[in-house]
Amino acid sequence: MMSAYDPNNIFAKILRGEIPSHKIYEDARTLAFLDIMPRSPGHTLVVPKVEATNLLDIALDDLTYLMSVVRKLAPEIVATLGAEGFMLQQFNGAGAGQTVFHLHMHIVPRWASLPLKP
Ligand code: DGP
Repeated sequence: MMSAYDPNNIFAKILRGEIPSHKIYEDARTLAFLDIMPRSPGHTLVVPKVEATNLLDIALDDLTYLMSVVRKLAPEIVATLGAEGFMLQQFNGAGAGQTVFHLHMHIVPRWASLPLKP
């Protein structure tokens, strides 16, 4: 689970601007962009700019900052889309379902009447 950081992972390429993304927020320490396989409308990924494979691989200060951005963006996304709430998801390790090995938080807007996509 604690494999070395691969600087060629897809989110590292997005952070370097080597592949495009639909950005919704950026600051000196984080980037947020839409997920290409959304589980609901507005499904957003928030990534730290520091190299970190997962939750166990990031300094607490950077994690705290990342979560502060998640907490700022989530209600803004909910309000913009008229969602009824939001779900956070975050996977650690291939066995847990992680497919991109740069730490990311999923913000998934939710509506009671709209089933989640897989
Ligand atoms: P996971 O590692 O299981 O948390 O899932 C990674 C997520 O990243 C998945 O929901 C799809 C998304 N994703 C994968 N490749 C790209 C990409 O090139 N661009 C964007 N915007 N999202 C991606």
